[in-house]
Amino acid sequence: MTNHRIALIPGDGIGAEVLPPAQQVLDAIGRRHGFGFTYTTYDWSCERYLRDGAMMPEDGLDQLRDKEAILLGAVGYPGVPDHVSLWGLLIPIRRGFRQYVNLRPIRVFEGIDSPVRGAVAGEVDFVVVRENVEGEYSEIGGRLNRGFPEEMAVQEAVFTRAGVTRVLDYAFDLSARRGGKVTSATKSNGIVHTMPFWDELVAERAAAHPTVTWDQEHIDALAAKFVLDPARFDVVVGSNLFGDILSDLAAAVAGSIGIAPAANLNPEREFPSMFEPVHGSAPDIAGRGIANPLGAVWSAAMMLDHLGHPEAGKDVTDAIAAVLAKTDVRTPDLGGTASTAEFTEKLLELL
Ligand code: GGG
Repeated sequence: MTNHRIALIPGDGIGAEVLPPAQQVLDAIGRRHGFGFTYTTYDWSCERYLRDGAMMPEDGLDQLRDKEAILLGAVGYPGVPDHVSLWGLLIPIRRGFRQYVNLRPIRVFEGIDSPVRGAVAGEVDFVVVRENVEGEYSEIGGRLNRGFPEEMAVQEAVFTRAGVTRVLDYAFDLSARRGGKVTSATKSNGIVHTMPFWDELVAERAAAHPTVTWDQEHIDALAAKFVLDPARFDVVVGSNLFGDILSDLAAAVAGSIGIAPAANLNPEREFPSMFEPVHGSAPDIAGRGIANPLGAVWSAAMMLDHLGHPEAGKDVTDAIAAVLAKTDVRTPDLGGTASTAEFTEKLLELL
């Protein structure tokens, strides 16, 4: 029997509450489809940072290198600046393992009450492709004259031809498979160097994918259209920052950020890819046992696809659809009163 080697990094806050449900679902679906998992759990987190001065050990990436995939919960906790936790754990893994595509599917499930009028089940089903290793997430820059009136901060964004081209090609290829359209997020009217470059590369890659239709929208107008007409989108591609903001917005439009999954992909499979719910560590509800496990479970379904088990992945997303459509068991973020454990139990019954 195949036993997939999986790294589990629960991280902070509700990360530790949503990974066990994902693991329960993986074990159940593995039993049904005839494969299993060998998990190695890492305590890399803000708690570790406060104890040892680092989110993960210096040889952290080496410890993960022989794993087939990484399942991560959440990072960030009060007492540790957010940029310290992000740059101490998530970003080194994304960069060190060339996970340059961050895939974030958005779907309105039947049984979900979206706060948005046009967000109807069966009609809203699209994917945000976020560039994941460069762009505005850059450590290039600095602070000068700290504490003086002339104090200043400078932050550079980095867009390389190779980096933008590869993520655009991924988005165009994905759209070709879906038979849809690519929408590129830009802001080339205000950002005069990097965004016109991005637009030029989009036009170039579009010419290389003549069967795929495409358009581009300024990020401000695009954000409005996500809310006013979310059914119009198929594949939306954006830079690191734009993709992050758009996918959180889209997840809220689809009913709750608690449901949204993400796959940090190394498409060439030279290194492990990482799967994580879009939501953060949610310190406001951590420890209360009420976190929505669906974002982590859906991320695990994306991991199953990546490991070569698309039927098993579909069984999991079908169970998510069923628990929302056929039952009224829901965690508080979806308007219910169920605990994480009760929601998971119902999901497992329907798997
Ligand atoms: N579930 C992963 C997590 O904790 N995300 C929090 C976060 O702030 N992520 C920023 C990013 O994805 O760049």
